[in-house]
Amino acid sequence: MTSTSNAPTWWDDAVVYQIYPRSFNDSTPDDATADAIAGDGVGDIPGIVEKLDYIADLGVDVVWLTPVYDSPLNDYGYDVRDYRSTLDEFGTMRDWERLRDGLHERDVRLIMDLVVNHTSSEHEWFERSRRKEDPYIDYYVWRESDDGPPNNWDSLFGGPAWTYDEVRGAYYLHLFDETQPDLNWTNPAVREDVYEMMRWWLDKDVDGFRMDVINFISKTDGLPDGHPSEVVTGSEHFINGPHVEEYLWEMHDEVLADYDVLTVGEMPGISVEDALAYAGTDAPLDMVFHFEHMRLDEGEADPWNFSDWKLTDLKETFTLWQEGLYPDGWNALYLNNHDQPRMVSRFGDDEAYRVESAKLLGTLLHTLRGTPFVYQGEEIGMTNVPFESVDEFTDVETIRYVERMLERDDVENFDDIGDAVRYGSRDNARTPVQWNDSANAGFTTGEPWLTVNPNYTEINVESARADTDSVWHYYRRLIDLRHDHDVLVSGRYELLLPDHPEIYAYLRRGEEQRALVVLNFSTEPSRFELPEEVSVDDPTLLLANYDVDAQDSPAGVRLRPYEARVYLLD
Ligand code: ISL
Repeated sequence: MTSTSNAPTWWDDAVVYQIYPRSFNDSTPDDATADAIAGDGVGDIPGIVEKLDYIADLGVDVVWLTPVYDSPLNDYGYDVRDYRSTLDEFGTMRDWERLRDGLHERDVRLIMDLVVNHTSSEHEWFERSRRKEDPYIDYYVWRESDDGPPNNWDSLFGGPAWTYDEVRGAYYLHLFDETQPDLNWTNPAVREDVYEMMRWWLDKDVDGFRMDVINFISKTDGLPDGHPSEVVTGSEHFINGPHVEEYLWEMHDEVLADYDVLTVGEMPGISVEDALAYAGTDAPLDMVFHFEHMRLDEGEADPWNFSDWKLTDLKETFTLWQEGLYPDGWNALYLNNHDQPRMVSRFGDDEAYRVESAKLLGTLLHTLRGTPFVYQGEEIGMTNVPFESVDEFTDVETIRYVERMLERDDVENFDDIGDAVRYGSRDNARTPVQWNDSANAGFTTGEPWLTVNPNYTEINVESARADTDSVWHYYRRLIDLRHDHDVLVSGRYELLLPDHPEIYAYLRRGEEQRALVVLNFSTEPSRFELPEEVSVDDPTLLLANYDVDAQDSPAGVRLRPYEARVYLLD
């Protein structure tokens, strides 16, 4: 039974590892079961199977697999053509079963991506809906209009959210790419089909779902025009729409309640109050991804207009969510994923202090209250990519943005926007995992589908595992720490020194113990003084990313650049 209460669950102290299969590992051609897809330059499911021991060695408890379903790949799998089969170039359903079994044998659970706000325009439902075939006529959001799009809504990937379909002679809604038509959730038959598909996967022993933009599924009745001042026009009518909670409860009652699974909703644009309604004590889901810390360096009017972020804002954001979801909610913690730049390039220092800052960020991720989600490559401190030309980008969101900007009079060529695109593109997260220093970082024996970051000769799994001071070994310790110390799982978060510009410090207060986390987010040394009211009885250093003198008292410390320490205080 999925949890609607605060009762203990199997994922309380779990760490989730996110795999983006296209970029994880391409199987090697001598693997007899995977001939057709091995060495084709695209990561695949047999390639993940080859790395099962790697995943288990890291110590994670759950794998979240981003979409492996049949898809024309306009949005690399977030455009699903068939929910019940795997994409040929990723492997067969039999390969997927080997992956599931291999994970389960190693006590690692598997959660799948559920992409049901929209399908691909090549999905059979859409093909039949555009031909007005029963029962699919109303499976999507169609509107007839003689004078342009039915309302002024924008797509999140830019341009209007409506496209005219010649076959049906009507416009259809797509909040993302035009090849990703939105399903019509007001139609009970759509919802029943989705639930049936979910049961089909759960009956295959899937351990849960990450639900793609699940708070977008309900739109304001009548689809009214949006306020033009919103960053994405219309978003107030399709984010957290009127029936989201009702549909999620229905999904809970009809599907989730029968299985002991983990559900995490991806929910851009939610507040703490929304999160409690969707995933609080008496709520249909278990946890949600919010985006507030991902917005700290984005422009108000144009998200791609990046600026420096401030540590005080980062602290304020995390504190709002840590306090707001205590005790009735639970955070899904992440600093990067397949849609975001690499965390060490964004929130750390990917040059002089790459290792130190990757460890510091990992410390933050694993010592907050919630479930940490580690994105592939994060555990070795992979960085953003020095893309050289516009042709190297493959991500639909990036390409659409570049196209739009190049149409503007004030943008002459790619160089005018190159820095922003290189910093913010989702492709930064999608370059192949760097396994070793051989050709193509050991990712493929063929031609990789996306640039390999040239720093792979230095940053790779093999060298990280050989070096006990590496980010990889530190992550292993962080994961163990959560398993071993309940205070880091359930203790209440309490921010210290809210206004300190360089140091992020907080307590976790458990029933019997307290932990102290001190992080210097700076390339310069900084002095940390524990506020007087915080008592230190018998401190134990649990983990640090520099050598620390055992006699050092956590009460007053000179922290080195990007130094991170975790203490038990009692
Ligand atoms: O990626 C983003 C910012 O760079 C977001 O706008 C993103 O599109 C949003 O978070 C929703 O993401 C999810 O749904 C998209 C898909 O492209 C993303 O990969 C997925 O994580 C549409 O399915």
